[in-house]
Amino acid sequence: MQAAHLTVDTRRSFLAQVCRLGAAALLGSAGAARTTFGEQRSKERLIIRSPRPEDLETPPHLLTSWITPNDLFYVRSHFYTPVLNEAEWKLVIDGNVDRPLEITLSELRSFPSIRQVVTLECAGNGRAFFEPRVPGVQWEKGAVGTAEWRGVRLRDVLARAGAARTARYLWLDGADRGIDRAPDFIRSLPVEKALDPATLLVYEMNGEPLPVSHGFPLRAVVPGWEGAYSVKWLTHIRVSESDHDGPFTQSGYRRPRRPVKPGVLVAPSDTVPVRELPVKSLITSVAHDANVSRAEVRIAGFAWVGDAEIRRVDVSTDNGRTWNEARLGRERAQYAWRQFEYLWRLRETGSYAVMSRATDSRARVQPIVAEWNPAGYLWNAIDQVRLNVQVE
Ligand SMILES: Nc1nc2c(c(=O)[nH]1)N[C@H]1C(S)=C(S)[C@@H](COP(=O)(O)O)O[C@H]1N2
Ligand SMILES: [Mo]
Repeated sequence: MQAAHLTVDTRRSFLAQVCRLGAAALLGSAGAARTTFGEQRSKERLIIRSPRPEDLETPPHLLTSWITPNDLFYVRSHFYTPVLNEAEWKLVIDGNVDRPLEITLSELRSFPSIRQVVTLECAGNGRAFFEPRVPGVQWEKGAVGTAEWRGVRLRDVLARAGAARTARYLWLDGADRGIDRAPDFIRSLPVEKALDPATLLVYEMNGEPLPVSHGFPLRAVVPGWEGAYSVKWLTHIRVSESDHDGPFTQSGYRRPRRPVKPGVLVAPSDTVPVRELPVKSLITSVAHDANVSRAEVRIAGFAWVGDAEIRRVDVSTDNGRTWNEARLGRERAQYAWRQFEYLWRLRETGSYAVMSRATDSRARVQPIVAEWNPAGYLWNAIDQVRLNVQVE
């Protein structure tokens, strides 16, 4: 019985694989975006911040479920999307290890498999709202999503390679390469976080093989930390005694040690790496500037934080004068966002700023003003939409 299931599964993923590679080869030769036809069609409801490299944002009102479907999940890629062949792909683990490894996907599948629901958010989500403006992709609210990832614990794989006691960082490198003379995208993950049992190498996203845009065939998922640690198309892990000295560690993904005056320059020595996601919430049930004329409007959305739990979410329907505690959804996981819901009974015609404000288990609250920083990371001000109300 079980064997029969396995056969069907294997055949299905083999067929998916053939389709993927066929379509990708065609697109590749035509020089078009290197995703499959299926993925191109299914991502069409996303906002294109850049077609190639592929940067796609989810309009918040499409985030209706706890798990974000793959076709609605935001995409952030610095460089062109590499299309890898599973049969030829392997992961190299070397550097400060007893036994350097080259490991195939089927070998990885023989490690204990873990399923985990994790929210990913780009460090630059909300960058468009910083004043003065900062350079970079002008993400608004939707560079965030939640998926059920399936893969193996990074620590289990590391144990096979035997990381040395002196190891302090893992340099994660994917198959994408810098455009023109741009440097390679390599991220440096501290060994303590790499050994956390929640840090995974994943080959499935919401029950499907990892889509090409999301890192096929293997990516890291580093829960609670900004998205750039979750390196896609992973091919090489180098274990090191030192931090990587490339620009994606030493200048990018860093923020000032202390709050600075908006607009100033900050010396690299006055910066620290961006890691945990701050407490944040997002209203998704109503679009900004919508007209509503029902008796009751559902104000709902999601709240998340990197290294704690969401304790409460409050909603204001009167420009922030008064606040009402929202109900939190039942679906939860340690590193996943939590749904919230507040039913607003409409009383008076008018136009209102409706807001959501999350508080975490360490009593941290979303601020009214997000802390400005030169690269525009970690925008987390209280969320706000305008609703134009007509009471019959
Ligand atoms: N190899 C590689 N991995 C990468 C990136 C990249 O450009 N190249 N972008 C990172 C960034 S900045 C983010 S926010 C997440 C986005 O993951 P997603 O595209 O699956 O949503 O992937 C990360 N992993
Ligand atoms: Mo990102």
